Parts: sequence; structure tokens; C-alpha cells
Amino acid sequence: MAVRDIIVIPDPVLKQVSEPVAAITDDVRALADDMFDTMYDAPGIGLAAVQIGQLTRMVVVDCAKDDNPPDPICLINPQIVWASEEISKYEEGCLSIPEIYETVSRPAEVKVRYLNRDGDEQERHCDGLLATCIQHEIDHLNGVLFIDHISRLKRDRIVKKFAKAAKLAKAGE
Ligand code: GNR
Ligand code: NI
Repeated sequence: MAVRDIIVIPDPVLKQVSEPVAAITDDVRALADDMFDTMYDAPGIGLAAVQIGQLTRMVVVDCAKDDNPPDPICLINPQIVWASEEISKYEEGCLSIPEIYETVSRPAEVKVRYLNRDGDEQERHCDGLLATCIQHEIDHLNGVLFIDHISRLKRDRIVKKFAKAAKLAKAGE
């Protein structure tokens, strides 16, 4: 059990495509545990393995509302098998792009197929924030960030700001 460092842009690893999990081993389960620890510590409502530097197709989410009990979900090799025609808009943020929030349009509902932590195949119909969050996380597995869904002008401004901050941090080392 460990809270790991979250990778932020412009680290190029965030643009890489993650590899499917071939077998659910103790190492895979340990990675899931670290991802939950890191997500709850941040705090965030989702985390993809690439955000802690592991190019593995695994995400964790917990979209339970404030006063409700926790609802941790671990999705291994997740696939969207259906998406609604209806689109919804959410103001999204990302732990890899701290303190930036922009409105993103995505299908309002999706059906996702995945393996759980025990290796059982699951299918789940998602709507609301959970549907948005799962699509945001699956994007991470494909090297896609929420800023890839906004205007180029806005995206370039955000990337520039983080590139400058990284350069200054490096100069100060
Ligand atoms: O914590 C997070 N909040 C959030 C809000 C709206 C849409 C998506 C998200 S996911 C984000 C955590 C994160 O960066 N996951 O990859
Ligand atoms: Ni994110």
C-alpha cells in the first residue's frame, strides 16, 4: 500500500498507449492498491495506471457522492462496447493537469466491459459523472488527455504554461 507520485504534463509518457494486462497476478493487484491509495490521497475520482508511470490498461474510479459510502471500482482492460447518441457536458479536471478545468462533451451514457480485480468479466452501464470519468480514464490508456477534446488555442495555452513551469523547475534543481 503506497501513495505514488502523479505524473503531470508535459511528461511524454502521458501520450503513450498502455498495454493490456495479460494475467491478473499479485503485482497487478498491488498496482491496483497503490492506484486507489494515490487516487484517494490526491483526492480524485479516477486514476489511470499511466498517471503513476505504469503503461498498463488498468483504471480505478470512485464517483460516490460526498455523504454516500465509498464505491471503489477497478477496471482492467476496459472497453466501451456501447455509447449513447446523447451527449453531455462536464467541467473536467485531471490530476496530471493540476488546477485546470474545462468543459468537455462526451456520450452521456456508456456500457463498459472489463475484468475486475479477481479477473471476472464484468459489464456495467454508466451514466452521469461515472460515464464521464470512465471515458476520461480510458482516454488516458490511449494517450489522450481531456485537453485533446478542447480548442487548440486553449490547449496550446495550457501546455505552454506547464512546459514553462517544468523548465523553471529544472533550472532550479
Ligand atoms: O479527479 C478527477 N476529476 C474529474 C472530474 C471531471 C471529469 C473527470 C475527472 S477525472 C479526475 C482524476 C483524473 O485525472 N483521472 O485521470
Ligand atoms: Ni486524468
